[in-house]
Amino acid sequence: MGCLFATAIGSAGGRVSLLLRPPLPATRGEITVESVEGNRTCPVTLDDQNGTSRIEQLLVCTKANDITDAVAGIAHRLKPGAPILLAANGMGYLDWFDRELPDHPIYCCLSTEGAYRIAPLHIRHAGRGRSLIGSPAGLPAPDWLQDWTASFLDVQWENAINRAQWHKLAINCAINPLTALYRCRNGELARNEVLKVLVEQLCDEISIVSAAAGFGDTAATIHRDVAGVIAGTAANRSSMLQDVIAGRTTEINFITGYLLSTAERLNIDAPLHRQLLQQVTELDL
Ligand code: KPL
Repeated sequence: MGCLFATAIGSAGGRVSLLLRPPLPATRGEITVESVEGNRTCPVTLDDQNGTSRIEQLLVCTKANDITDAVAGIAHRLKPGAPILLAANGMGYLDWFDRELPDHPIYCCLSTEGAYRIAPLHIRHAGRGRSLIGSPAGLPAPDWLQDWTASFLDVQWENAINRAQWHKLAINCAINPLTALYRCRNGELARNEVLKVLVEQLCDEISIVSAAAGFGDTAATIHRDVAGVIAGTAANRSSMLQDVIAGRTTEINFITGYLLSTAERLNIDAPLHRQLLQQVTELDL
C-alpha cells in the first residue's frame, strides 16, 4: 500500500521518499504500479531509518504491530508539527502517539484499495477502492489533503473517522480470526453452517459492545454489513489468514484485542471474541 500511496502522491506533484527496512533494494528509486489501465511509474528517494533528511509529513503503512517501533526509530527526524498519517488495520495505537508525539497532528487513513507486491518497488493495483482520511482528534481537513484528492485514487475526507474505523474493526473482528483459525477464504463463513452460526454470535457480541461504546450505527447494521462483506470478498483470503500462512504475527491484538479492551472498560463480556483472541494468539507463538 505504501508504494501505491507514494505513486498517487507523486502523480499529484508531491515529492516522495520511501523509508524502508534495511537493506535498501539494489534497484533505482522508481516505483512501478501495474493495473488494467496500464503501468505508472513514480521516482522516489530511497531511504532507511539511518538517513538524516528531515521529514515534513509522514505516512505510515506498516502492520499495526510495527507502527510504534517504526515511528520511534525516525521520530528525531520529524520537523516540528509534521503531520503523521497512519494507514494501518485495527485500532489502539493512538495512545502511544498522544504520549510520545503530542505535538504532531495525527490522521488516519482507511482504504479498500487492493494492491500486492510483485517485486521490490513493483506492485499490482489489483482492485480499485476508496480511501477515507480523517482526524481522530476532530481537526479540519488539512491543505495536504489536496495531494491525495488530486491523485488517481478515490480519496475523501471523513469527519467521523473514529466511527469509520470502529465499523471496519467490527467487520474485521467478525471475519478475520475465524478465517485464520479455520484457514478458509472469506466466503466459507457463509457456506459452512458451523462457521455461519459463529459469525452470527460474534456479530451479536459486537452489536452489544458497539451500542455501549456509542457506536449505535455499527450496532444496528453489523450483521447485515458483515454478510455483505463476506459475499463481496468471498474469494479473498483475509489479511489475518495471509499473515498466518506467511508465518507473520497477526494483528489480533489491534483488532479483537481492541474490541475486548473496549468491552472490558464498559464491563461487558464478549466470551466468543475472548476465545478467538486466545486461539489466534496461540497461532502467533
Ligand atoms: O479487511 C479485510 C481483511 O482481510 O483484513 C476484509 C474486509 C475482511 C477483506 O478480506
